Amino acid sequence: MNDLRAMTKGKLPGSETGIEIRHTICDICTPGPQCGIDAYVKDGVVIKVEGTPGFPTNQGALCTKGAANRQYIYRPDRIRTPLRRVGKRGEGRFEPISWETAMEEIARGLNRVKETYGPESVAFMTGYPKWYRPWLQRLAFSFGSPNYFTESSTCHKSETMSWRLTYGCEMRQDILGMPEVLVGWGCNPLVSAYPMGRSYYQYKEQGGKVVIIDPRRTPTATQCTDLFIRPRTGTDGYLANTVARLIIENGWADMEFIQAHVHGFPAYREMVMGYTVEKAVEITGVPEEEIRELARLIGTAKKAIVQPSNGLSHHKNGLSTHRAVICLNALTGNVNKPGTLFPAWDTAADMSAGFRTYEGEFATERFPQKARPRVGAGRFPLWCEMFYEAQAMDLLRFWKAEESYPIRAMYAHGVNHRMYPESSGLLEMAGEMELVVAADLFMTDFCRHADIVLPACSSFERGEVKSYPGGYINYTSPAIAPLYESRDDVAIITMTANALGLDDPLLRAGYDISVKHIYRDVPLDLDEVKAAGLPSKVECGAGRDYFAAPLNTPTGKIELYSERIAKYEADYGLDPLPVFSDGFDCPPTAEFPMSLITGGRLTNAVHSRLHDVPWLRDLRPEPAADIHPEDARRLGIAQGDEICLVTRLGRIRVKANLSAISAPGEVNFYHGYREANVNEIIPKEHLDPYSGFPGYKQLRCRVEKAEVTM
Ligand SMILES: Nc1nc2c(c(=O)[nH]1)N[C@H]1C(S)=C(S)[C@@H](COP(=O)(O)OP(=O)(O)OC[C@H]3O[C@@H](n4cnc5c(=O)[nH]c(N)nc54)[C@H](O)[C@@H]3O)O[C@H]1N2
Ligand SMILES: Nc1nc2c(c(=O)[nH]1)N[C@H]1C(S)=C(S)[C@@H](COP(=O)(O)OP(=O)(O)OC[C@H]3O[C@@H](n4cnc5c(=O)[nH]c(N)nc54)[C@H](O)[C@@H]3O)O[C@H]1N2
Ligand code: SF4
Ligand SMILES: [Mo]
Repeated sequence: MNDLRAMTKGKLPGSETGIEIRHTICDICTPGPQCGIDAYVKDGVVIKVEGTPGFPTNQGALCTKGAANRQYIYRPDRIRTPLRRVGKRGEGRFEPISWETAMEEIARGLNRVKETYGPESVAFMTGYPKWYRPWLQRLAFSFGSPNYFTESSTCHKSETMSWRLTYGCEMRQDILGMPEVLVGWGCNPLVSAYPMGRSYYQYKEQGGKVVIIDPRRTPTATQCTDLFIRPRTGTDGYLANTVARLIIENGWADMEFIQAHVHGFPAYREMVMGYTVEKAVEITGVPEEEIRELARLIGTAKKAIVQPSNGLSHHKNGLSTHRAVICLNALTGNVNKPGTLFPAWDTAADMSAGFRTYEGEFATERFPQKARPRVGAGRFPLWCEMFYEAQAMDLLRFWKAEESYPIRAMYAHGVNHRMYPESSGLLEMAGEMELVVAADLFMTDFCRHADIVLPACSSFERGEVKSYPGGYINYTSPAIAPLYESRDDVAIITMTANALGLDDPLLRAGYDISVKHIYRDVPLDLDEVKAAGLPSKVECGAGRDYFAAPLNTPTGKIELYSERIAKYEADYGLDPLPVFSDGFDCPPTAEFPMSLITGGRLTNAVHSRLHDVPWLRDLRPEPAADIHPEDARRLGIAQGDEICLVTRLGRIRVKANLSAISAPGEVNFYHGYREANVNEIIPKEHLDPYSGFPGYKQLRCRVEKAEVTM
C-alpha cells in the first residue's frame, strides 16, 4: 500500500506544468478488472491516462480499451443536459430541460402509472454498467415494483445459479495456491479478463499444465496452453459427462470425498455411464485420445481446477452444461484445499474481495413481498427463486401475454436494446409505454425512444467505492467535474427517490451515507480511504473453511443431483442431473448447415459501447464475421467480401474475415453493432429453460455471398 503511493508520487509532474495526476478507475469493462487509472488533468481536462502502478488488478498496465479512455469519455455524442422528447419516439428530437423539471415529470409519470396499474407496471432496468445497481434495485423495491431487470439476465448469473445449485455458493479458484492442472473450459481471459489471463501465464511459468476447451482457436488457446481441445459449440455437456465416466471407470474418483460431502453420486454415476467415448467423438468432434487425456489430467492431478466461463452459459443447454463441467471438481475431490476451489465472498459490486459487506441487504431488504409475481416468475421459477430480479429475457413475451398484467413505464439506466434477442422488440415496447426514462452517457438508439433522457457521467467524473481480491478497498474522488450538466447515476437515483417522495430515508440520503452503511463492518475509516485515493488493505483473516457448516443446498452437501431443480422436474421438465441435450434453435437442415457463435469478445470492443471510439474502431473498422478458409473457398468467398449471415429469422450483412479462429462449419460474429446487429436474427424464444439465458452461441445458420448493391 505505502509502496503504491510512493511509486505514484514519484511520477507527479510538478506544479509548474499545471498538470495534476488524479487517481480514478476504468469502468469500460466491469466488474472483473476495474483497472486503476492515473488521469493527467490540466485545466479540468484529462490529457493523458496511464495505469496506476501497483494497483491490485492491473498492476500499472492498461489494455487497448482502457488506453482509449479519453476518446471514450469525450465522445461527441455525450448527452449534455436532461432532455424532453418533442418529436415522435425514435425520431431523436428533444429539448433541453432542467434537472428539476425532469425530476418533476418523472415522478408525476411514474406515480401515475403506479396509481393506475399498480407499482409492478413500472420496469426498472439496467444494462451492463454495474456500479449503481444496489441503488437502482432498492429504488425499484421501495417504489413497490419487483420488476428490476439487469443485463445479468444474460450475463454470469446463470453461472451463479449453477454454482449455488451444486455447491451452495459460488466457488472461485484459490488465488494463492497453485493447481497442477488448470482447465479453462470456454475461457479466453487473454481477451475477456486480463488479470485472469496473467494468472494463466503464471501457472505455466511455475510448471502447471493449462488446458483450454473452446470451439474457437482463441489467443488464449494458442498462446498459453499445453492442450487445446476443440469441441463443436454446445456439445461440452456430452464431453464433461464422458470425462466423468472415464474418471470413475479408471478409479480416479475421490470416493472418500464423495462419501463425506456429495449428494446424489449413485444417480450421477448411473447417468454418466450412459455416455460413451465413441458417441462423444461423434457429437463433439474431439478425437478419442484428447478425451482420454483430458480425463487423465483431471483425474490424476493431486490438485486440479476445472474452471468454466460465461461462454458455456450462452446456450439453450447452458446451465446443465455448466453443471456437468463443475461436477468434475467434486468428483475428484478438488475442493477446499490449496490450489483448488474455495467459496467466493459476495463482498460488493460483484467482487469477491475476502471480506463481507451489507450490499446485498441494502439492495434487497425493501423487496415488495406482496407484489404481483415478477416477469419471468411463471416461466423461469428457478431464476426467480434464486435472485431478487426479474428475468429480462421474458419481458418481451410477458408484455404481450394475456395472462399477465401490463408493463406501462420503463425507468432505465445504461440500457442498450441490442443486448436483447429480436432487439427491435424492446424499442417497439418502449414505443407503447406511458413513460420511458433513459439515463446514459451517450445518445443511443434506446435513448431516442425515451420521453426523458438524462445525462449520466463516467467513472472519471464520479466518486465510487470498489473492492478487489486480496482484501482491497478503494474509494475514488472525481478526477474531473461531471461534463456538461451530467450527474452520476446514484445521484440521479437519489434525486428520483426524493422526487417520488419514497419512504426510504437511507436511499434518499445519497451515496456517501449509504456506502458507510454498507461497509459499516470494514475496520477502516472510509473518509481516510477516500482521502488516500488509492486502494487500502482490509485485514481479512484466513480464508473460509467451506465445510465448516452445512452447505447452502437442500441436503447441506454438494449436489450432483440437485434437489432444488427436482422441485421443477414434473411441471417444467427440468432435470436434476446435468444431462446433455441438444442446444440448437432448430434441427439441422440443408438450408442452415452451419453453426453461428456470437459474442466471443474482441480486444477492441465491449459490447456496443466502444464501436464509436475511433482509436478502437480503427483496429477492426467493419463488422466482420470469422469464417474458416475452407468454408470460404467452398462458398466462393474472399477476404473482405460482403457476406450475409442468415438464420431462420433473417439476415445481416457483414464483411468476411477468413480466419482459422473459426472451425470449419462454424462462423463467429461479434455483437453490439448498429449497422449489423446479430441479435435481430436470434430468436427471442431461443432460451435456456433453467436460467432464461439466450442461446447466443449456438444457432443454425448459413453464409451467403451478398449481392452487390449499387
Ligand atoms: N449476441 C450476443 N449478445 C450478447 C452477448 C453475446 O455474447 N452475444 N453478451 C451478453 C452479455 S454477457 C452482456 S454483459 C450484454 C451487455 O450488453 P449491454 O448492456 O447492451 O452492454 P453495452 O453495450 O455496454 O450497453 C450498456 C449501455 O450503458 C451505457 N453506459 C455505460 N456506462 C454507463 C454509466 O456509468 N451509466 C449509465 N447510466 N450508462 C452507462 C452505455 O453507453 C450503453 O448504452 O450483452 C449480451 N448480449
Ligand atoms: N474485450 C472484452 N472483454 C470483455 C467483454 C467485452 O465485450 N470485450 N465483455 C465482458 C463480459 S460482459 C463478459 S460476460 C465476459 C465474458 O467473458 P468469457 O466468459 O470469457 O466469455 P466469452 O468471451 O463470451 O466466451 C469465452 C469463450 O467461450 C467460448 N465458447 C462459446 N461457446 C462455447 C461452447 O459451447 N463450449 C466451449 N467450451 N466454449 C465456448 C467462446 O468461443 C469464447 O472464446 O467478458 C468480459 N470482458
Ligand atoms: S477496459 Fe481494459 S483498462 Fe479498462 S477495466 Fe477493462 S481491462 Fe482494465
Ligand atoms: Mo456479460
